[in-house]
Amino acid sequence: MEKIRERGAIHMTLIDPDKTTPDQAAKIAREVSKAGSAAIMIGGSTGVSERMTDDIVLAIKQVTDIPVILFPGTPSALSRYADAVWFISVLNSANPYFITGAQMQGAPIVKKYGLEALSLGYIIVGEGGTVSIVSYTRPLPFGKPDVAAAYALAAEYMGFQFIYLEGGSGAKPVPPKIVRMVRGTVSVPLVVGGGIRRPETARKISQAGADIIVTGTLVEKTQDIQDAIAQIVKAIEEGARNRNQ
Ligand code: 1GP
Repeated sequence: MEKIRERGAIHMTLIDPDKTTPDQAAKIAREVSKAGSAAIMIGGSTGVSERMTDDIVLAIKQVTDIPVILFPGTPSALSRYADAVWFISVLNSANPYFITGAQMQGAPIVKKYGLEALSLGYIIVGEGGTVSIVSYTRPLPFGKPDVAAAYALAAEYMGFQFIYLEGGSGAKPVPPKIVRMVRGTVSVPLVVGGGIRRPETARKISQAGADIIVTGTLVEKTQDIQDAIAQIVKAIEEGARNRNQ
């Protein structure tokens, strides 16, 4: 939170244990922390076990002290070695398992492992990607920013600490118009992710009011990870500075 105040908006790097080995994760973590990414998130929709998550977190912890926040797709992808966990409720899922069921199963584990729980109202929009299929979610169309804003306001009233607008990994990024409308409706920090590759896209989303911008696939597809993330971080900070123009 302090970093958001200092920099206007921050970047987080998502690593999917299904697609990344511990060695690769360590290399990514080293480079993104040098590039100014504020935290590393670990998780994915399919193919992730606790053991895989542990191995990735431990590999990262050996090379950097950047905070590691779990982004679990299931209660069995929690690691005792992480710093915190996004305690996610998929608000627009049609299946109560993804709204309160998995959370009920995971809560005792979070407590046992001593993880800081960051409650997160998660709203899937646009194409939605794999996460929308897995979580039985009918994503909100990009043309309905008012519905996204209503979900976000409900999340704030229900006491969620953070709101996440998810476009889906590898899908079309969330349009700034939706970000702006949600930002104008709620006061809790807003996280936006899914399909963000270009600095220009990140800048517009930040300028529209996102506090935290997440990229995942970008580091899997880039040779020079540090340079790619440094450009995204710079664009995010520029976007935040130009918010009122
Ligand atoms: C996190 O799903 C995103 O919100 C990650 O998306 O892999 O497209 O960056 P990308």
